[in-house]
Amino acid sequence: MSVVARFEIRYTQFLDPHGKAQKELPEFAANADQMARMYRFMRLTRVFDQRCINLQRTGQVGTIASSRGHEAAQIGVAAVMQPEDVMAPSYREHGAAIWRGVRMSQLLAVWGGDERGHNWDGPRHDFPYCVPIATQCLHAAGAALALKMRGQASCAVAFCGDGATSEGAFYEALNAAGAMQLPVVFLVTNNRYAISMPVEGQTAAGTLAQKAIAAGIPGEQVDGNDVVAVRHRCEQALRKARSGGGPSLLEALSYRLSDHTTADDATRYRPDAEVEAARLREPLRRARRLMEERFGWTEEQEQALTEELEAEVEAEVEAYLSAPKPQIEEIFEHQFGNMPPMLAAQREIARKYPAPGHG
Ligand SMILES: Cc1ncc(C[n+]2csc(CCOP(=O)(O)OP(=O)(O)O)c2C)c(N)n1
Repeated sequence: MSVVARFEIRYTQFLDPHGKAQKELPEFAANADQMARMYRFMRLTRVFDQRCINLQRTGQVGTIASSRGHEAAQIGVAAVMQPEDVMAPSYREHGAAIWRGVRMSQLLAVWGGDERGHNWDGPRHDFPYCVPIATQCLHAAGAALALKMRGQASCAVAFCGDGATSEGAFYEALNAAGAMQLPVVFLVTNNRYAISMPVEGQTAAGTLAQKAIAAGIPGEQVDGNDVVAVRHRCEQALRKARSGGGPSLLEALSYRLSDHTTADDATRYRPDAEVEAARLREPLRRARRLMEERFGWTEEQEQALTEELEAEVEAEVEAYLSAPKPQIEEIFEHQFGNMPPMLAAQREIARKYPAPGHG
């Protein structure tokens, strides 16, 4: 027998779990403004996230999928996306969405069951949050095909989780992207669990990155808690996609520092010691250490930032809570160009029986 194919999966990390640089950092990491902006959005994502959970616990939003622990994997990518690029998120990309201009009050509306939230202030071509696992990968591949056909030098970015890589839609999207050399980047955040199912229970593959190889796409791993590594490798992948170099897949190794959603209790399936160990590797500590070491970030600046972000989040919460409730007939809208008579009749019935507090 002879060997007809070989592959290797590379891994990139710049900051160790304590935030110490392991090797020379890429050029952007020397730019104080850029790093401060990224750090600010990572912190904002965390503050918003905690406030969302409090709102859920007090019955003011429905269910919330937390992004705690995913901040570097989201901001590292968002920071190198251009407005013309297309984002296809899952349901956990609050940080990336906020970076792209979505208002926190709009995200709260989405989680509060008000679809008007998806009519958001981010780029109009971005996709809404996607709950059916992995289908957003197909949407991203489709958008990338459109970009390619139009000759636009932009790319699509699909965000998905480790669980999504066990879905048919994921493999179909990768296959199409490879076969047509589409300008799309798949960012797989491996947070170790698909609800209660650990990665080892879903796949015998040693890495998720290698799933790309079968589709003829380069796949690699990055430390998903290291915002410098995520940004650096994503920058290369996005540039390549925009300039006709084809698709890429990045597996960002991270950990979900929260329950799957507010409807979950992760203590039932995750050992405390594992969660504690993950806390020591989390992304914000590292980014803060980098800010302290490279740019003299002080405790006073940290305090001031916290106060500023809390006020910003509070204003958005207020905007969400004081927004007029949707009218009952709005659930019938935006489904058909011409509403079928049966639906129109149902709308009439609904108008007669408005839900309490809904007009
Ligand atoms: C097609 C489909 N199957 C099942 C579900 C139920 N479900 C919701 S979240 C989830 C796990 C997803 O895990 P992963 O892709 O790792 O993303 P994470 O939530 O960890 O970010 C499942 C199975 C769904 N939403 N869609």
